[in-house]
Amino acid sequence: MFATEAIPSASRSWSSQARQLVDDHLGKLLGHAPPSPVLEAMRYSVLAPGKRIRPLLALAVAEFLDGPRQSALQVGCAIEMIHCASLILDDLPCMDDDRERRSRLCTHLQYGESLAILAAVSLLTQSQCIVASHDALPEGRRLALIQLLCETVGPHGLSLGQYIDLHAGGALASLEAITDMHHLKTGVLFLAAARAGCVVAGATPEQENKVLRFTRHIGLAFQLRDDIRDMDRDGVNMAARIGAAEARRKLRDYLDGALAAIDGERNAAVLQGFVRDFF
Ligand code: GRG
Repeated sequence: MFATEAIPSASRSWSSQARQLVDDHLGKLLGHAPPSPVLEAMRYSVLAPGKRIRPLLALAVAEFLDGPRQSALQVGCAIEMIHCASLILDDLPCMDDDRERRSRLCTHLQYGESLAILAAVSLLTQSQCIVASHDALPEGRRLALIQLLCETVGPHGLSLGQYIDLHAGGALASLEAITDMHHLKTGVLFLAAARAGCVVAGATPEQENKVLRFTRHIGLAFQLRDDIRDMDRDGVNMAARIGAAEARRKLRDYLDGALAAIDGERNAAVLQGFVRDFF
C-alpha cells in the first residue's frame, strides 16, 4: 500500500512516490524488445518527463475506494498512453504546430511526421491491449474499461474537443462554450481516469458520484490554472477573458468544490493530498 500515512519518508509526498511507480511501469509496458522504430518513437513521447496527473488520479481514486493498486496502475498507464497519443497529434503542423513538448523536441520533429502519426496510433491500440490483457481484473471490468477509453477518445470526446478548438476556438463567444470545449479537450480524460479507478475498485453508484463531482472540479481547476499561467499566449484563454483576479477566485471555488465532494469520507486524505500536491 502507499496510503499517505504509509509513505516511509516525510520528504517524499504521495504523488512523488506514485509518479515513480507510474514511470517505472510505463517503462516496462513499453519495453525495448523486439526493437521497432515505431516503439522507439512511442517511448520517446511517453517516457519524457510528464506530470502523470491522469494515472495518479486513477491510483488516488482506487486507493480512496480501497481498490487494487496494481490494476489502477495498469489502467492509469493505458490512460497516460492515450494522453501522449493526443499530445503527439496535437503538436503536428496540421494541428497546433508546436516545436517543444515536455522540454524536448516534439515527436514529429525528432522522428518525422509519418513516424509520429504511427506512434500515436500504436499508443492508442497499445492502451487497449494492456487493459484487455490485464487478467487480474474480471473480463466484465476489462470490457467496461475498454468501452470507457474508446468513448473518451471518440467523436463525442477528445477528438470533438480538438476539432472545435481548431475550427471554431477563436470564435467561441460565451464562457459556457469555452468551458465546454475545455471539458472535451481536458476534462473527459480526467473523468475517464477517475471512472477507471471506480471500475477497478467496483465502486457503488454513490461512491462514483462523489468521485466524479470531485473530478469535474479538478478538471476545471486544472484548465483554469493553465490559463492563468498562460494569459499571454495565443488561443482561447478563459483567464484572459475574465481577468486574473476573477480567474483566481474561480480557481479557489473549484478546489473548494472538489474538497467538499469528498469531505468526511474515510479515505478523503488521499484525494486531499492529490489536490495539495497538484494545485
Ligand atoms: C486520437 C487520442 C486522440 C486524440 C485526438 C489531438 C486530439 C484529438 C486531442 C488533443 C487534446 C489536447 C492536446 C488537449 C490538451 C490537454 C492538456 C491539458 C495537455 C497538457 O497536459 P499536462 O499538463 O501535460 O498534464 P504533461 O506533459 O505533464 O502530461
